[in-house]
Amino acid sequence: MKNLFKESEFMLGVTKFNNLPADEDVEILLAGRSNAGKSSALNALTDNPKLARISKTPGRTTEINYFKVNETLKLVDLPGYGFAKSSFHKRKDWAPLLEQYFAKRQSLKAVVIFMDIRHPLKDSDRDMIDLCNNSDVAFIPVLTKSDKLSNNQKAKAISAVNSQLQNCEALAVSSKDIIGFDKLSKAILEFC
Ligand SMILES: Nc1nc2c(ncn2[C@@H]2O[C@H](COP(=O)(O)OP(=O)(O)O)[C@@H](O)[C@H]2O)c(=O)[nH]1
Ligand SMILES: [Mg+2]
Repeated sequence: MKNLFKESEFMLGVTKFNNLPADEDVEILLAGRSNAGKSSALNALTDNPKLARISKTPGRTTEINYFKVNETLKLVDLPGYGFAKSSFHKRKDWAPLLEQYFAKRQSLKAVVIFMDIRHPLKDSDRDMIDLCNNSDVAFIPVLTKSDKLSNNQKAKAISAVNSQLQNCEALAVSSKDIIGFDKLSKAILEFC
């Protein structure tokens, strides 16, 4: 199967939602706590081991990175929200901006929420899910590092997350073993 994400390229980085690219076509946000495995997953999804690193050229003070997948689809990499001890809602500077973005951004169709399969649905993840629900934006829960669990534990972890969420199904991926990315691509492309 052709990887429709393979030509993805870094487009631009912005600070605090200044100088945003045009609000057109489809945007999918990538979110997750720091260390959830988001960058690794972006690289695996695009089959480009350097992509996430390219967006992190030292000296750039960007907070939000835009990647162009094709003429009509962008992936938007949000900073990890696990740094603060409390949830990102308590980070005064950031939460209102994010809420505004969710409220106004027409092209924002869905948020992929990356969570370590061993530690899913932490407060900050739930805050993100609430934000999605309150703004009528879809979300895709993605459980990362599935190679860390046995198949049995993995199935249990997926159903535990599904039982706590309404109307959506979590996907499990491993960036180490490159597993689950066909399903993730498909889930993202359904919003295009
Ligand atoms: N075993 C395993 N480790 C992973 C996987 N994905 C990420 N990691 C590790 O988890 C750590 C954080 O990954 P990274 O992609 O930088 O997370 P980010 O902070 O969410 O962007 C790194 O040490 C990765 O090597 C995975 O699928 N399997
Ligand atoms: Mg990262």
